This record gives sequence, structure tokens and C-alpha cells, in this order.
Amino acid sequence: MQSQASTSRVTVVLGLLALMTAAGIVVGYGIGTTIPRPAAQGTTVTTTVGTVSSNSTAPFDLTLVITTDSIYNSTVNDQPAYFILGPDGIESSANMSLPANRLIRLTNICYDDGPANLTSQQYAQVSGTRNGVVTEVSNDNVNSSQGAAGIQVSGGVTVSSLPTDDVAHTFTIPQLGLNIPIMPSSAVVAYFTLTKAGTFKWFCETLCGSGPIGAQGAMSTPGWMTGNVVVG
Ligand SMILES: [Cu+2]
Repeated sequence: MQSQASTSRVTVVLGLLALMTAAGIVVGYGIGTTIPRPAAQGTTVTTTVGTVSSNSTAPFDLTLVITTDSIYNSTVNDQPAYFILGPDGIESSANMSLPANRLIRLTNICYDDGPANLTSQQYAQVSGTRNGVVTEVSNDNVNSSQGAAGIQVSGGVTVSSLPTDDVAHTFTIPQLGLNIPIMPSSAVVAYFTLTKAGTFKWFCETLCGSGPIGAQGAMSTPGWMTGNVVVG
């Protein structure tokens, strides 16, 4: 049992600590522990633990859309273009900001229904993504049927490369080793992490522009089939 004297001493110490704390004095009382300064009247102390942990595990979403009907100029007319699909609508793809060292989930929706020649056969290969693969969903490779339990879904393909004559566009950051080939009329999902901060160029590596070999127009203009990626 505790003596009367030691109980009152403890009470005095606790009372003193409470007074000092109320006065805003930070009191150290042992290695590695500190009584935090109390919040000023009217402010709310919030912990960021929940936010931090959910941010560090949830992928950063980048959604891109490729359309084909944008007028480039009166000579060339239509050219294909990448757009960023943001919370407030579509945005130019001329400058993209992406986080470094965080898992990025790219969803690319391609409305272009035809393939184009690659600048080099290597760009039919997936590179720089998680497990070296992407998931390609097209009208041809998704199937379903009606069963007793409702619609039965199958299809979509997870691939490490595409046939070279079945690539409509690519999303490629050569300096970061990232290459995502995209089938005509498809939705493509890829996961990747960029570990190097800086400003890099992104390109499409199919000859989908104008001019004699398709390397002009959209292919050489930021916001169409090329642009900058700022990683940081
Ligand atoms: Cu392209």
C-alpha cells in the first residue's frame, strides 16, 4: 500500500505538470518522450497518420485519353492527340506532373481504331511497368455470356508485348525506360513507379502524325503525341 506522504508528493508533481502544460511549457520527462504543447484555444489538433498511410498505399491515378478528331491546322486537318482526363474535364498533355517514388496507375482510353507503323519494333514490347506487363481491354478481347448467376465476364489480356501491327500508339518515356504500347480502340491499364525526379520527354512511338512518314504534325508537337513529364 502507498504511504500518505508519497501519494501527496505524486499529487503535487502531477498538479505542477498540469499547470506547466496549461501554460504552454513543454516538459520533458524521460528519454524520447515529450508532453506536446497544448493547442491554442479554438484550434483543432489533427493527426495525419491516417492520411499519410492511405496516401502511401493508394496509387496515383493518371488517366489519359487518345482522340483522333482534333483539327491540327487547315492543311493537315485531323490529328490524334493525348489528353489528360482530370477531375474537371480534359486537359492538355503538353506538361504532366507525376509523383516520384509512388505507384502510378495509368489508365489509357484509346478511341483511335487503327494501328500505325512503329518508329522501331522495340516499342511493341512493354517496359518499365510493374511485372513488365499491361492489361489491354478491347472490344475484341472482352467476352461475356448470360448465365444462371447473371452476366459472366471474361477477357481482356495482360501482355508483355503486342503484335507489331496491332499498336495504335505508345506512351513512352525513353529516359525512364517506360514503354506502354496501346491497341486500337482499347482501354489499357499499367502500373509503374518513377524513381528519378526531373523533367523528361514523353513520346508516342508510332508514326501517327502527318508528313511523308507520319513524323510531323501531332508527332512533333507538345500536347499531341509528345510533351514533358515533370517527376517530383
Ligand atoms: Cu501516336
